[in-house]
Amino acid sequence: DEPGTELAVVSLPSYACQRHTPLLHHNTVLIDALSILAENAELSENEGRGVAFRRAGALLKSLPQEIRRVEQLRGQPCLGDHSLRVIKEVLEDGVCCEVETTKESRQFKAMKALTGIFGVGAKTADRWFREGIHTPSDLQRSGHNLNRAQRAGVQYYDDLNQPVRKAEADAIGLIVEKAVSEVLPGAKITLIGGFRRGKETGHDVDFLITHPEEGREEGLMAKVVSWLEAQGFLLYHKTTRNSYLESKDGPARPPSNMDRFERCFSIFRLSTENERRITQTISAQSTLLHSRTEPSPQTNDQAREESSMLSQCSGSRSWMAVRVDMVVSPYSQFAFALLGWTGSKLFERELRRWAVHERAMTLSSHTLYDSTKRQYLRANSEEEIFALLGLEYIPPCGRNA
Ligand code: DCP
Ligand code: MG
Repeated sequence: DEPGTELAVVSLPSYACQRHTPLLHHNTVLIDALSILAENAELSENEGRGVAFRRAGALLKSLPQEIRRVEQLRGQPCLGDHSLRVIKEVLEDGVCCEVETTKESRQFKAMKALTGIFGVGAKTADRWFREGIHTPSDLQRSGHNLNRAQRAGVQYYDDLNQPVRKAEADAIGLIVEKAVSEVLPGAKITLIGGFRRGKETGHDVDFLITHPEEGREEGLMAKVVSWLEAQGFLLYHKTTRNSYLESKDGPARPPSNMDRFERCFSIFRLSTENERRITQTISAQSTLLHSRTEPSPQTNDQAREESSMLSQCSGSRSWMAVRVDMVVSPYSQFAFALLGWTGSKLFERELRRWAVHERAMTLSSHTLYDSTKRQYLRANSEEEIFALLGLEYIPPCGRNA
């Protein structure tokens, strides 16, 4: 035996919100395997099973060392029989049969491809799969009526399935900041979601917007969206009341607060001028390609469509489509919104589970309700919310569960 491999790891606490989960960890191969099974369960709408695999994966991410033998995990929480079986197989054989079969299955591949279309969830994808639709091209050929989001999803499919890089997130941050300061001086924006947790890439860019004077944020989203649209930054947008939170957290309490929470799902048109220039200097050919593909002055829509089609064959173009989510919160709820939208999804779920089961409290992105005292608890920072929940503060970089 190599020295150290039998060292028992100190048993970790079972809720992900009780421990640090860093972005970079020591058990990538195991977590990749468990993530495939989690993803497959989620795509099959087996939420419970998905969460079980995610919790097991998050536990492994928190471990301070690489696991070489399944015995090292004795006494650790969050590891069910199924997860342990997968871990053991990967450690002993290098791969797990179930994971390999899942990855190669037609259903998993098709469900991934179809839910990769913006606006398409597991239910819709499953219906299409059972009709023989396996890819976005199949979908286009099928002549199905798509809603506005799904049409945009198909149109910008390639771009939206490229990871967004931090530099691009920052570039979009500058645009949103400009929009916000133009329509409401003093309003502030914060980068939330995965990028706030230190991720280098993401599937989208998330922003939280607020204004230090309570009430000034009302109507802000509509103004920001109008400004962005007038400047030609938006390829798609849809503003909604925050129904996700209503469904997750039960009835809104108090409803008046919930009514003021708005979210905008959008697709930005981000200019890639700089990257293009770099590419051009690297290869003379790309300059030729580029001069052929540069859209001539046309209406915006024509130009966008053409550029989008051309991009698929040339790889040379002046812009890219990026998913951007914006949330506006009243200042009094800012700390809750910040905590609720920084993620990860599992970390959020664990916080709420901790609150309910260990503290008889209800946590949402708006408030914290103490069922014992029958009152709402105020907080001005994430640190205060952790303290109210009786938890050690975990900074965003430790919330990558
Ligand atoms: N969120 C959540 N539950 C959801 C949707 C969102 O808790 N069903 C919260 C937590 C997420 C944040 O909103 O971290 C942003 O959602 P994203 O889907 O953008 O997730 P991330 O930003 O964490 O990941 P990615 O890097 O893929 O964008
Ligand atoms: Mg995100």
